[in-house]
Amino acid sequence: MDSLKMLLLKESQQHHLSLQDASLETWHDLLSRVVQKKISTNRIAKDTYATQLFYFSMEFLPGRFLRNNLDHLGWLDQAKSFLSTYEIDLHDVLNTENDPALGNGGLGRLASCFLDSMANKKLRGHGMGLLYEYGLFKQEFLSGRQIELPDRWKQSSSYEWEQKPDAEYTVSFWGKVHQHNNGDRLVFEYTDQEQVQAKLYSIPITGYSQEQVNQLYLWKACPTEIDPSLTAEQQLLKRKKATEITEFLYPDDSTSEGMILRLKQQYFLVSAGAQHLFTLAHRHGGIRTFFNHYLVHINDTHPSMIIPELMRLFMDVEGLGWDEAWAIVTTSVHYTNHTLLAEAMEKWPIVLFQPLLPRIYEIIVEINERFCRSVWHHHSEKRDKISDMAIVSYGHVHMVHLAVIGSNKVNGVSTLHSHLLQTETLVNFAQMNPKKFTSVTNGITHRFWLHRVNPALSDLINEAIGDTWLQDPFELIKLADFQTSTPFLEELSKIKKRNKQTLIDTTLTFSETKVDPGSLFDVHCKRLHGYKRQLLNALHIWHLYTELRENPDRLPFPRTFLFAAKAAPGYAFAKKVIHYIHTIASVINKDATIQGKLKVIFIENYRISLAEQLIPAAEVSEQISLAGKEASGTGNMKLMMNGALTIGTRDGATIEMAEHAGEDNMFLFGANAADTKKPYFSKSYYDKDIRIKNVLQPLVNGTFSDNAIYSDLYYSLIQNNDEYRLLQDFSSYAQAHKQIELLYTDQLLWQKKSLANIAASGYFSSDRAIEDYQARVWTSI
Ligand code: 26W
Repeated sequence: MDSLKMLLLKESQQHHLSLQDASLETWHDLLSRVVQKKISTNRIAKDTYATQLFYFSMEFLPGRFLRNNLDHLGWLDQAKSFLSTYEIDLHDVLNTENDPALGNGGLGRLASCFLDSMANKKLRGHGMGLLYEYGLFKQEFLSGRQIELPDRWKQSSSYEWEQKPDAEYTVSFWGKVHQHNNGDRLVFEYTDQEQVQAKLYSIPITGYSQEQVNQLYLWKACPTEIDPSLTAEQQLLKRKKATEITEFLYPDDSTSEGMILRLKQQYFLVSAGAQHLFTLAHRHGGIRTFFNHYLVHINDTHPSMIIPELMRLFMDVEGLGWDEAWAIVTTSVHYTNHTLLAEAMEKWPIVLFQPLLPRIYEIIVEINERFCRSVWHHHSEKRDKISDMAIVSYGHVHMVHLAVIGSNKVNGVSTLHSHLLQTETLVNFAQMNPKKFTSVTNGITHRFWLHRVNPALSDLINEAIGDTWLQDPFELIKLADFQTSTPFLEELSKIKKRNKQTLIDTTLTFSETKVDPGSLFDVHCKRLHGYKRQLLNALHIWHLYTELRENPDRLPFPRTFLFAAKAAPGYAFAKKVIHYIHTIASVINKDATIQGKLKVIFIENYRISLAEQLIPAAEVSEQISLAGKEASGTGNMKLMMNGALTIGTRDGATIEMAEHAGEDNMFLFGANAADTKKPYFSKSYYDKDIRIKNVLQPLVNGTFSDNAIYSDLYYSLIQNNDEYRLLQDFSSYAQAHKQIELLYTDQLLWQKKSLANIAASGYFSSDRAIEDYQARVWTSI
């Protein structure tokens, strides 16, 4: 077998490259090509009838590929030493790779963690998504404000997305549907449609074993063949209309045009994906048998049009009757809900939906009618709820209802979230069909989020308990035996210190603010949203600052608060919070009277490669959402696995983290989900707690600027009664921070609790989550 060195030399000769003066990018190119060739030769012909899963998702966040693949091929050391003979640091080469900007947050990263676990568990599970030209956006700060720039991630990505030339499909929008009888069969014809071409690209997803190489399949929208009758201008328009479908993730949907583009994206993904599945079906024994061997999973409602699209293909193209088609679809499709927020429950105005997707709309209306009829006949107790459960009602198409009605299993992503789904949001469906509903608590791949991002900790664990935890994360529990070993705890502390220093030397070098590596690193990294309450954290920091101004000795050691978050471009409140945090940071960071006891830094452009640096350096993890709002959280798990102690509410999976690690190894505070149902009047908290008054007054009294730039934040908390109940939890949050400060002075005890968290984190591996999906949802795989 050729060594990596031989392969690199061969490849460089073929491309006439001189390694002596190769740039970092050229090295990346070369290594990527060799790795990709190796992976493709490793692919083993598989029994094509073995069950396969297709995980449909608008988002994937795989992170950089080269490092992962070198690791999986066992080539990391060889690569390091070969490159060092040319005085090249492998790290620098790996850092030239852009993060694939194909996702936004937890939903997308979860999809990628699941792909990793499926490959490692030798399951045939593939991702199905869109190859966005720009992805979300690149975040920059200008005078403390978020600026959104196009993320041209593909331009400097030398990782090759392999085009599958035999997989191209046409996806059609608008037009008219004509149906006529042809003997015993209805035949559908369409006129005046707008058509785009879907081209398939893929990238291999490997596991350590190399026995199972799965694929991340991504579709790109292109114009159909050139029509010579069109003018140059019409050609251009046709091209634009096609390519814009896969230009950006979540384009602004505040206008009708924006909503149409979102709908086009969603239908484009599922239509291309479903057509491809039918091609595979025909290749492997026909559609009836094939569907016994594969599963479709929809990641939130965005791909839920796969349900009517599969019905269309079965009936209109393959000639099956409704009942047979419906039976196949509702056996094969499963749906995960990822949020209870009303704003994220997708519904589309019929006036937009029907003309854009006329046949899909017809099928949805038929699904809806049959559903409503069956409720009327078989669930008379729910007759008065029919219009609340309908797919088509109140002038809209309700995608959550479509997903629930058309799926075999429906799950939430933490125990609390699944409970709230079944008892509140989807209560009528759950009462009618309790067996359809289940719960699978999210997980993260520990191979990436521990072994890869925190190699020193991974080595320490290997020395202590061996390396079997890489394939069996529950083994991490053996670390609990070391809670009384002072040398082990000291080693743990040293690793954290080194990770903090690395963060300072790499990521924080951009900042004018000097950060003390001995300070306590408190990290709040996640999408910026009202319910995640970054503002609560910021208000508390301001409170701490006012205390320190009175008495710098109030803190025996310095604290550093780190934020990283993107705000949705149209979300004015979230953007204002970013600005506020920058403003308090600039006041606090340069105030000499507090003797450097407090620093606040907002790190730009949160993304996977930044999370890789930030999370191993964190000592405190902020998980402070209003209870009942965070479906699960996965950042909470990543930070726990890296030894950070959680300050958190009893929300999402944080509740389960506390069950596993023990409540006394965390700092839980605030109202629980049931409390948040009780009446609330924010002004009463303002009136009775002087600390609250003192932190809110500066928002409106000119402390930061003469014009009232933060009055909207103030009004949201007082006049608008504080939707996310920050003021209700302020006091207990401040109390929890005091406990953190107390504990941090006892370093050995702190490390002991940190270790307890790491040891208990095995449950939160996506390997366990995938096993739960196998047992509760994908029972045939
Ligand atoms: C713009 C439409 C839209 C609406 C919702 C786009 C994306 C969403 C997602 C559902 C948001 C999301 O990422 N949800 C997160 O999913 C994670 C994985 O299950 C959970 O851990 C988080 O709690 C949840 O917020």
